[in-house]
Amino acid sequence: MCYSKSTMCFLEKKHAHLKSLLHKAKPVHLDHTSRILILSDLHMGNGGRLDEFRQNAELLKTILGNYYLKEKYSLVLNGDIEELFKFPLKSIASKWGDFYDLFLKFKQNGFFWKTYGNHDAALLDEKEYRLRSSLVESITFHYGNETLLIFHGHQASVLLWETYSMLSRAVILFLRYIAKPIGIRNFSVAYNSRRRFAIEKSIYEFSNQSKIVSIIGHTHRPLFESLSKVDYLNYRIEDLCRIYSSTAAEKRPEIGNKIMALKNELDACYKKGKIIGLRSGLYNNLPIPSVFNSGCTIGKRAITALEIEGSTIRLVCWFNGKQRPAFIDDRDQQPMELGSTGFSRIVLNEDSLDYVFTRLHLLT
Ligand SMILES: [Mn+2]
Repeated sequence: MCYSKSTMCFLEKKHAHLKSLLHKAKPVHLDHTSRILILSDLHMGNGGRLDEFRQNAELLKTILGNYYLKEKYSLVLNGDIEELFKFPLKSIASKWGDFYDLFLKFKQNGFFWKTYGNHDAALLDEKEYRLRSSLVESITFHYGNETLLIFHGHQASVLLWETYSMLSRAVILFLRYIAKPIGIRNFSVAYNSRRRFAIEKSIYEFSNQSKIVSIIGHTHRPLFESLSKVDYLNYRIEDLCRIYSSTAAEKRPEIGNKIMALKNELDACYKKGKIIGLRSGLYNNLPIPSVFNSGCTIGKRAITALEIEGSTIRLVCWFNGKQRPAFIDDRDQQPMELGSTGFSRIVLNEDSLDYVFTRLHLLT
């Protein structure tokens, strides 16, 4: 694992940092009435051309105001909410101030917490920041005797410039004033699949060792029970092939069609290659469901999010229009339209937390 003395030292430090997130976390106790929405990576800007949040702002405002607030959800924003690498906080707050009001309303439903990521860690220096009292580095959800740790995820990066403690004011100013004008865009998704994989793997190992579930953002790649979309499709296809062979002849065509549809979806993932990240298999053999990732809020016409409702955890996708989202599902999940807003929600995956923790304890 360790290539040199200095690397080893850094890996040890990184592991210690992840452990410290567990100890200094803001504790929240879950019960059967809990409803929590977890979103990450909004990357809010100034509303201009380089603002990646702009395209889904209306979608987010609608689902927060017309759905989650009314349905009594509490809210966690899990890092990289403001894009401070590109924009000064003042310009973000003046453009998107209404969202700050909306976020704060979630306190009525229980709580509103906001962790910081690498792109908004500089908020710690902002005395006048309106959401300051909600800002923490990590949160723990206590589910019976079990623990879920919520943090942005950049803390697991092996690259120094990605970890907040190393980001000097000078680097931020470089990114904002030099890199932006020369056209470096999309910092927010500047991850190749190798780096993403390294971050996920390190959080996976830490979670398994600590026997906890981690909920992260940062890489913009949704994970459910440690599985990426490619992993999930592979497993579902294997499952269905098994079911096919033990199914009565007249029901086989239906399963055959599902297998074909999933296979086409998998082929499409491979064609997109690097964008999705082909590296899969965080585990050696049996996947341990210890890492979840909410994905991001600035996807193309779509927002992915995690919901916890009582003992259920879900990965959902909200999208604009009647078209199916990129993520297909073969278990007959139907999109639900939110009133006549034109926005719909589909459940991409869901499971019980009891199952998740049972599997975690049996397999680690
Ligand atoms: Mn990040």
